[in-house]
Amino acid sequence: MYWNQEIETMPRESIVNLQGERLAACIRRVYDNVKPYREKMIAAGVTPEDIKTVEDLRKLPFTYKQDLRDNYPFGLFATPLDDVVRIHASSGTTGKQTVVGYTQNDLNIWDELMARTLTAAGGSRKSVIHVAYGYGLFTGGLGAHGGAQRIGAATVPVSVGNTKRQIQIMLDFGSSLLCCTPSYALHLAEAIEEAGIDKSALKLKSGCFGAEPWTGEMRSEIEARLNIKAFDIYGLSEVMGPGVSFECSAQSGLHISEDHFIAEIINPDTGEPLPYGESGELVFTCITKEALPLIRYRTRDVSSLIATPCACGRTHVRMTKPAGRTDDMLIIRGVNVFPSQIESVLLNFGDVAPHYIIIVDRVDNLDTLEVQVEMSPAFFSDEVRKIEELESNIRREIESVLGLAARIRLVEPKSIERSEGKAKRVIDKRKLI
Ligand code: DLL
Repeated sequence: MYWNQEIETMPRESIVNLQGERLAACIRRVYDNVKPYREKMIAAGVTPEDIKTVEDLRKLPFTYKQDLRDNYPFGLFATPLDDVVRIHASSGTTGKQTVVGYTQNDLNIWDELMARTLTAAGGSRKSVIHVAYGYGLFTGGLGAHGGAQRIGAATVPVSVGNTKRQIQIMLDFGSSLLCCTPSYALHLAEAIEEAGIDKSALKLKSGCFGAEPWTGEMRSEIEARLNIKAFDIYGLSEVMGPGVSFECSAQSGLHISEDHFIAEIINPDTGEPLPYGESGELVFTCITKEALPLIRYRTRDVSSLIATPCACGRTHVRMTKPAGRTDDMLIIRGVNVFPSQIESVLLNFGDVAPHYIIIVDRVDNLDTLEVQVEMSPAFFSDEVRKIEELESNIRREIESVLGLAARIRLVEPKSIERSEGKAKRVIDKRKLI
C-alpha cells in the first residue's frame, strides 16, 4: 500500500530531475538567507549559479553537527523566527544541544513523510496507532503523531514510561500499530508475558521501530514475541525527525523520500562520494525544508545505498539498516566493532535474552572487552557447569566472527536495566581515563 503512489513510484529519471530543480532553488535561498552558509560557499569558491543538477552537489561544502553548535540556537535558520511554528532539540551526549526549527510547510511535509512510513507498515484510517516514542523536544513522539493523524488513524499519544498503563491501553483501545524504540518494544513484550496476558487479546499487527540501531535478529525476536510484523524507521532531528526513510513490505532496506532529501554515501576519512552498494557515512541534503535546510549534512551513520528496483514497486533509493554511528564504532585492540555485530552473535544463541551491555576498558595498556548478557528465564540455572559451557560457546563465536577475545558473563534474567527510549548498551571506560 502506498500513501502517495504517484510520488513513491515516480520513474527514477523524474526523481533526479525534480531533485536537481529543488536543489538549485534551495541553494539560492540558503545563500541569500543564511550567512554562515554564504561564507562557506564563498570560501569554497561556489556560487548558487554553479548548482543546477544533482551532480553539482559535490561542489558544495559539508555541514557538521559542530556548525549547528557554533550557530546555536537559530543561526542556520533560513527563515525569520516569525515563520517558525515548532522547535525541537536533541540533547546529545556532549556539548550544546542541537536546535531545529520547522515552518508550517515543513510540518506538513513531515506529516506526509510519516504518513508514507505508517502506510507502508500497514497503517490506515482503520488503525489505532499507539505512539510510545517520547513527546517533547525529541522528534519521535510528535513526528509519529503527525503522520498517524494525517492518515486518519485513531492516534494514541501515550509517550514513554508507565509500562503497565501502556499495556492496559493496548488491550482496552485495541492498539494495532505500535511506534517505539525496538528496545522498548522488547521491554513491552516481556512485561506482557510476565503479566500472563493472553497475547490473542492484543490487536497489534505491526510496529514502526527506530531511533536506535537494531539487528535482523532483534527484529525476529520482536516479531515472534509480539506476534507482529516489525518495520524499521530511520531519521534524525537535524534532517527532519523520524520518517526520513522507512521500510516497506519487502523489508530489504529503507526507502529514502528522495523528493525531499538527496542522500549520498561518502568515505568518512576523505569525504569522497562512494558508489551505490558501498558502505560509508550517510550524508543528507534537505531540498524542500524552509526553516532549516541543511546541505550535505554529515550524519555519522554508517550505511550503503541500494538503487535496484524494489519488490514493493517504490522507486526511491533504499539505504541499508544503519549499522551504527561512526562515533559508536568501538576500536578494540585495533579491531573495528559495531555493537550491532555483537548483538547479532548473541541473539543467535537461543539461551540468552536480548538484553546485554558491552563494557570496554583498558588494563595494563591493553583494551579489554566484556559482554554481559542475560540468560533466558528458561535457561537460568544454578548449574555452574552449564553456565560456563554457554559462556565459552559465546566467547568462541565472538572470537570467530569479530576476531576478538572477549570475556562473557551470563547474568540473571532482569538484571540489566530496561530502556524506555534509546538503549545505552556500551560503557567505554577508556574514555574516562
Ligand atoms: O532518533 C529520530 C527518530 C525518532 C527516528 C523515532 C526514528 C524513530 P535523533 O534523536 O536526532 O532523532 O537521533 C538520530 O538516531 O543519526 C541514528 O544514529 C539513530 N537512528 C535513528 N533511527 C535509526 C534506525 C531520532 N532506524 C540518530 N536505525 C541517527 C539505526 C537509528 N539508528
